[in-house]
Amino acid sequence: MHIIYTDQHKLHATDQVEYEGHPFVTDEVPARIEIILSAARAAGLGSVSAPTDRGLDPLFAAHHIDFVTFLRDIYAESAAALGNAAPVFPSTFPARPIRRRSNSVYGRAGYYAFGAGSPILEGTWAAAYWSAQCALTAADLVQTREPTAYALCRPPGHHAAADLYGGYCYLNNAAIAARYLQAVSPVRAKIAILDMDYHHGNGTQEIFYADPSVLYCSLHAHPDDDYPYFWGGADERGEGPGEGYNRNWPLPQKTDDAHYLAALDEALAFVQDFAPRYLVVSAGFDIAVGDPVGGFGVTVEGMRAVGQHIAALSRGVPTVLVQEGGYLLEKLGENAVAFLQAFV
Ligand code: Q9C
Ligand code: ZN
Repeated sequence: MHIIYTDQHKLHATDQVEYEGHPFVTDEVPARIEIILSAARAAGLGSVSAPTDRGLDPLFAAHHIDFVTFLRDIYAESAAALGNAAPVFPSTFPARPIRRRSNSVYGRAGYYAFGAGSPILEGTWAAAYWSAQCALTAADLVQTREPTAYALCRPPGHHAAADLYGGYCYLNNAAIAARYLQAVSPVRAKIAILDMDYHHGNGTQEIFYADPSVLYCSLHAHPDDDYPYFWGGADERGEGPGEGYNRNWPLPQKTDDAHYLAALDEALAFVQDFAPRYLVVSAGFDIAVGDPVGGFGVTVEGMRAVGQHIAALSRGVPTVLVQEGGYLLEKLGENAVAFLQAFV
């Protein structure tokens, strides 16, 4: 299996940011990806290579141009406006329809964010850009010849919508990969996105909500229990021509191996019926028991079975694995390898 990785993610140095004297982000830290990388290497899962640069154009297939421009420029604009460089942490959001958009740095940051947990640091744009390039390079590999490729993306992406960031996500790597696979296909290829992260992938859902060519299936914590709270109900099934092509499995807290796998098999049956040309998996390991941001009880053996069930379906369906969440650093390597082994 090809593993696509770049150390550019370290520029999103969330572990070095303090806010009023406290570490601001303690979960989505650079160590996550380094731990997974070394565990994957030690287990001999495949060759590691760097992404190639496909530029900005593939990003615009999933995101608005003004949003991408904002992400690229806001740190420097903030530094110029304030007279000193500092992370951008918006805390005011247009939670209801608004009458005007603000030109201020914090007005613009708040406009494009749906929550306060995702600071924009000096290196956030570079990291997010290269994270998306990892997904694109993995997509190209499965498009040309490989059955599976694994994009070791950081920052993650599935909470980012066409013009919204949040939940540690800035650019939606899975959505960018899906749109790229369609763009390079002679006929508009049907893509299934299977999202196994503990959190609902609200950004991915919204990007494809009216689109029947991309099936989005997500298993996640029930929105009455956990983040992102305002999306992820079983009744969210798509709209217009996309009606029926969005499927959610909101699951209770402490969901164990057996119950997770039962729901996964239902989702996989939907994917199979859809008969996609490509499969994109939003691979979040925060379903693991003990994850500090999660609330499920999936064991290492459960994680192995999750990989096996997805891999069984994906034989014959070229598959891009896109890294999303997973925060239990002590077990992250073991969980990742257990999942990935089925795809080798
Ligand atoms: N104390 C992903 O797994 N939680 N994002 C905020 C923190 C945000 C998770 C509360 C969770 C976002 C990609
Ligand atoms: Zn998550």
